[in-house]
Amino acid sequence: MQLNESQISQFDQQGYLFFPELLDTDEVTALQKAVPDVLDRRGPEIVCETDDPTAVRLAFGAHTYSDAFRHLVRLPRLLNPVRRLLDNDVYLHQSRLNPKNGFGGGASWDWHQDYPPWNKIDGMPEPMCIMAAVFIDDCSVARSPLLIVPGSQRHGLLDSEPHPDTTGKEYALHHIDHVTLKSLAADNGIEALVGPAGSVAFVHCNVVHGSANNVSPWQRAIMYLIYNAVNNACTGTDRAWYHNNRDFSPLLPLDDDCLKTLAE
Ligand SMILES: O=C(O)CCC(=O)C(=O)O
Repeated sequence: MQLNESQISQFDQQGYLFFPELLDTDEVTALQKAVPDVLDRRGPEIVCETDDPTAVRLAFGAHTYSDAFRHLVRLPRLLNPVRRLLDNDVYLHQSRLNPKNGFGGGASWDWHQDYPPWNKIDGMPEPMCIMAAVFIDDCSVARSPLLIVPGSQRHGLLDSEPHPDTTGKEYALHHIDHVTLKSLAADNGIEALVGPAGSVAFVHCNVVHGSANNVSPWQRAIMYLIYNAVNNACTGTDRAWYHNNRDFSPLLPLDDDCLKTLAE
């Protein structure tokens, strides 16, 4: 898939592009089959919910220990648009699977930009980085979808505070104050990214986003793949490989059916 000029200018304006069902049902099946093993894993790369240490909040680095996610990272339908938007070769800075468990198990995410910890801790020089949000499950309005403030990336790096739950931890989230959020939302509105499993959003790393508790009975997993331009490689070394990948080799596309074959 190649982006056209109008999609590129839409990304520049809105900070994201959304493609419903970019992955087909076989590809979704391959990813869904891979999720339980990822969530059963234990180690520092697996972060659990604060109020339930048995429930995974984020599984970092699955592209290194799961074949399906390893293939996903190099799927041409993801890699080509990202390379075009960044006008560069890319490597994967980070991957994180957010299962967003049902019945309130998947706790909320305060409003934030992703770029601050990558800039301040990992030494990522510029916000030349894109988050591909791959819907592993259907993301309906009922399932606590990802909420974004379109166009907020045009404000650059906003003031933010380390989130109290992650302060002092290796895993860092910086949240945005309510006055700033109110003003951004008044200007730009807030959009919910909803669509069936297999949909993909390409989101600029300075887009303000968050989500509510998932009180529905259903899991709502999204795999976040963080692609960084090779010429924007991080200089910091404080954080572990699963936060700040040090292999800056350009990713090369695999065959377009590389994921489909794993569904069999
Ligand atoms: O998936 C969600 O609900 C939000 C996750 C998020 O904001 C993040 O990982 O930065």
